[in-house]
Amino acid sequence: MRKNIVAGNWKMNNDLSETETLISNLLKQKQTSNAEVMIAPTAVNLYQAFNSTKNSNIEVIAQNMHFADNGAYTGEVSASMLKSVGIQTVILGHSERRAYFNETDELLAKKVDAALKNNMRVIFCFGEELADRKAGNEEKVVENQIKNALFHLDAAAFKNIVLAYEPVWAIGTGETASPEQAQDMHQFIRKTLNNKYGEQVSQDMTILYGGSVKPANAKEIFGKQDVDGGLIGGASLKAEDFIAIVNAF
Ligand code: G2H
Repeated sequence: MRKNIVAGNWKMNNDLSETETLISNLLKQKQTSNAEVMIAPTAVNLYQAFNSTKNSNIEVIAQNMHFADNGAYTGEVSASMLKSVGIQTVILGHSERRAYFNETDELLAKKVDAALKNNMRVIFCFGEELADRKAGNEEKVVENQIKNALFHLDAAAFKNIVLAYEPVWAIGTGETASPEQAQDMHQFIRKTLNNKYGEQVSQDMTILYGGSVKPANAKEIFGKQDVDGGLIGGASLKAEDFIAIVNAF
């Protein structure tokens, strides 16, 4: 049985005191669903966030990491550094990393390997741009992103991977893929996994949808058979909205 996960990607928002305030507001909310809840504050606040959520069911996760263990990579953070402050899960391949920081499939394959080598769990993001969808190429683009970064792994590695489909045209734009568009792509992703790794890996894989999920549309999106949760940006910055999305299961 696969898990339901709702993860808040705070992106480059919230300084230390705002982080503490948002966490304390989250801890006051009542969770009525059994979805796993994660929040991804900015790197500098991970340690504080980890400590503030220690006695709760909220997992604090990282938004990014470098592939090397350590060395001359000014400004970067490694898997072992994340682990040393309690972080077990990292988001990799977010479209903003791909677009603004030139992260390629090849680089992401190295990051995925580094995370898995350090026994971390990966939320691997991918998704097509508007031009790809207009040209009818969305499945090809998504298939290539998954293949290029993940298909060198063995089946066992997929126990520590969560997939997050985020159509770039729906990120932070207020545009959401329709529940049917999300379902169609998630079904295609599961089929792609099935073709390479078989039924078990594909049926056990948690596949999240991301892109302008909010309290008003979460229930319908999460209601689709192959959608196992969400990666939430803007709406994760308000405790009530985020927990309303968590409770949409
Ligand atoms: C997609 C998503 C979170 P938003 O980037 O990863 O952000 O919900 O603001 O579209």
